[in-house]
Amino acid sequence: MIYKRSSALFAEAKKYIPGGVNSPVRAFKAVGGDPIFVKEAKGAYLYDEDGNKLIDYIASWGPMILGHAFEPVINAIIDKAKKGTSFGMPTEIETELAKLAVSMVPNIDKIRFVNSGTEACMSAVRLARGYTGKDKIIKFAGCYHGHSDSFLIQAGSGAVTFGSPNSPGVTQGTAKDTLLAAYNNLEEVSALVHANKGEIAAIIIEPVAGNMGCIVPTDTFIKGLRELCTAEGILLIFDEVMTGFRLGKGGAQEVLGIKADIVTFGKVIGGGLPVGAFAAKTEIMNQLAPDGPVYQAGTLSGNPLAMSAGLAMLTELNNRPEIFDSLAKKTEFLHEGISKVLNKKGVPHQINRFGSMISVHFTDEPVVDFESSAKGNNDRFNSYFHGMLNQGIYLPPSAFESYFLNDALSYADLEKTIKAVEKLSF
Ligand code: HOZ
Repeated sequence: MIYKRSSALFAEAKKYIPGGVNSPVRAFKAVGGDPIFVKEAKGAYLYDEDGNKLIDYIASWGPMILGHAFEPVINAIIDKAKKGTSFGMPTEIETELAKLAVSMVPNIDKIRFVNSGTEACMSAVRLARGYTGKDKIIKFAGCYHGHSDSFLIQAGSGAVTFGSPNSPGVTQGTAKDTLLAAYNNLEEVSALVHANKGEIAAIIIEPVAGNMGCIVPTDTFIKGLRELCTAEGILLIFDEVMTGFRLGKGGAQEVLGIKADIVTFGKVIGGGLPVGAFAAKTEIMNQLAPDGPVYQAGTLSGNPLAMSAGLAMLTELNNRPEIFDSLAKKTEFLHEGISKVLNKKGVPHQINRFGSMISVHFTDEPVVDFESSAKGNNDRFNSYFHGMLNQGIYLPPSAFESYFLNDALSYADLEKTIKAVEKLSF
């Protein structure tokens, strides 16, 4: 495939935008080469600036669960846009989306809308600190909760892709309040909790991790976390920016059968427009301004266009919950197909999957945490990525990301993808 125009656009972008992108993973630094510039997208396909058609496995990193340019969402945005795009005043549609989200997700009474997953997680931690009166938090190495200061400590996603999981600019003062544990390692968390007794406000976790590839929590680990938090008066925050409204109507809380104290959202909840949210029981949410002392605000929070996209998206998912099963089946089909081919070729690999999230790691060892994920063979990953791209398959351009399947993908697309793996030489 030819990517001449994409490369020219990238060169021009680099003159005016740092690294030519507005979010680092997009720059292809991990895999080499120039990023693809998208012209448009429909259903399961991306159409780039060089006229190539690509099967999309990132779905805008999650939001486009029903495929690109999904008609009910697009129509809702158009209708709303004609009536004004921002007021900085309350609108009825905010309550409509809040009501629907609260009805779909277990264990939450109230929800506050913000503009991104980063904002949602940042605000959730402030709320947890305000509610408990404690300062410290525990996060897991390789989990990514957006780019606010408290989380750029051993962060996953782009932070680790570019070798700076601890970003310059985060002060020692902030870093000292973020304690780190290994994913799936309950003993480590327990030791941290006991060494910092009475000082920990919250444990924040991606209940199914997607920012060090896809990593599934063991039952013992996730249940143990819940029990530990309850016993020690620590709030358990589920960062469901990736998993919310993707693993099921009620997200990871529902499918894992674990109740979190605060849940954060992003991606699917905005239907492709910038929306984040955090939610909890009334007692916790009432600590937020204007009812309580914990401050949080935003000019574009609850923006009518974003709310209309989110409402159309959640309405569809609420009315057609069979989508979640169908996506999981497609993901399983892809898993089995790729695995069979790689086994036949004798390529050491691990495939992790949960619902419609999946990732391929080129290593012999089970991938259960950041350390095991980082052991993957990068050169092999890069040639796999480019080999697939050359055959019109767009995968996440880093081993530290998950694929997100969308409902518009057909079995023919999945078969084409598996055949593309067959054609690769390793
Ligand atoms: N941090 C996002 C994936 N985990 C990437 C966001 C983007 O580049 O759009």
